[in-house]
Amino acid sequence: MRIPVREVTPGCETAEICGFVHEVRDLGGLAFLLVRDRTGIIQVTVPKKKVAPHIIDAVRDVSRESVVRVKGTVRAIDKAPGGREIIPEVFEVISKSESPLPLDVAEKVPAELDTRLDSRFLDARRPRVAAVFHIRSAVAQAVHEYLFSAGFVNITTPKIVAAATEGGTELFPIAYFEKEAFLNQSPQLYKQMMIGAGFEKVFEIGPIFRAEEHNTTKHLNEATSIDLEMAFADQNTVMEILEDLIVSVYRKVEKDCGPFLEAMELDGFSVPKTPFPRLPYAEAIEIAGKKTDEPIRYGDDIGTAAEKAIGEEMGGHYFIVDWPTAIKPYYAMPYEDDPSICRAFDLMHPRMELSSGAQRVHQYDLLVAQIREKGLNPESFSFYLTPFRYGMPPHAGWGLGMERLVMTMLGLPNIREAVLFPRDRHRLVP
Ligand code: AMO
Repeated sequence: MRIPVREVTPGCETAEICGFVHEVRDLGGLAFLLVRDRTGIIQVTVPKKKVAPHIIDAVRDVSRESVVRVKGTVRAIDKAPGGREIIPEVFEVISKSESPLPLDVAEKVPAELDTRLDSRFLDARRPRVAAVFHIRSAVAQAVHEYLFSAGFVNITTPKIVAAATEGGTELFPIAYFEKEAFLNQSPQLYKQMMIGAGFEKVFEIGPIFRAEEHNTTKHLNEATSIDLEMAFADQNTVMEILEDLIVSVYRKVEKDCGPFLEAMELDGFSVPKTPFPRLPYAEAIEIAGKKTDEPIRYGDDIGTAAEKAIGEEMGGHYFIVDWPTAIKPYYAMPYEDDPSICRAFDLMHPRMELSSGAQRVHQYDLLVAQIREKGLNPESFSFYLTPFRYGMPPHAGWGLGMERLVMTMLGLPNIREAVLFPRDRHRLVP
């Protein structure tokens, strides 16, 4: 029976393993193979005097990255990875790899990100790369665990929709029989409708589609959003949930992903300290104005240079709160005493925005007025607006970018590193 490579210890007598040929070295009287499965690497040592000739021939001929089965005796040896090796009695090539390889899995030859993404199946065989996706899986698990234990209900909302969510632009049109349709930018309208349906606490982890033309290291055209919506809550309640969730995700990764963090050779991994500071928008742009050459005025959005300057000043995760109503979406609730600012927030990592959210407008008339104010037509939102006429609890929520969370947690230079098969301005295959 095959066992994972990690379970072959110096104490085992015999073992059978299967995996990819990581490296082959023929030193005349002795040949070495390194065989890799998803749990680790093991050395297969072939002393030519002691091993059957057909095994020697097979080992000599095997190409790198072929899939092999090896069965033999285990010996303790200091110099080999994991302090053990297998002397084969059975050596079978299950699936031969062609050579040359489009990408060097052993990472002796460096490769550009584009080349890596073109051959992602090979790139992801690299332990350092695979580790990112094992950690991303743990992040998803931690989010589910946290939200389920806090009483949130997992929902799934449509990705093919008839109307824009965030304000008309940046939509991918698709052919939907005789109708015009789009890929959804955000589950925003649907998660709010489920508050109208009385679900009180909902979340979804799903794809969002943004037809953004620009090609940056932090934007994707298909991203994954962790979305939450909660009834009878204001922005402060959901901000607390968000920071608590972030910390519990980091803790889970720290606790469960040690070998993957090691494989990535990270400089440092630390759980962020809470509470995250709450920085009012007005103060944030003041910092940006002092620290950058780019002019920034009250009412401007916070661009990349400003984000960087404020991030340097803050040094860790922080919230920007109390945004001007004019630059946040129509669904953000204005303050009663000063409607020019609203109950919206962004969660920031020093490198970039991770999440945005708000307490929402739950009053039908105000919502219609705010939709009009943004130059949008309330009629195209009637499916969304109708629930607001039949009893809508006050509510708040946020959307958190999964890729940005993983990217900032692991210090990845490019968001594409946090996606198996990224979709960007130029990339539609694989
Ligand atoms: P927003 O548009 O700010 O808010 O998106 C929320 C979070 O999703 C991530 N994100 C992206 N990640 C990668 N590439 C993109 N193109 C991209 N666009 C967004 C970011 C961002 O902070 N409906 C609101 C959320 C809410 O209020 O509940 C919304 O979509 O991490």
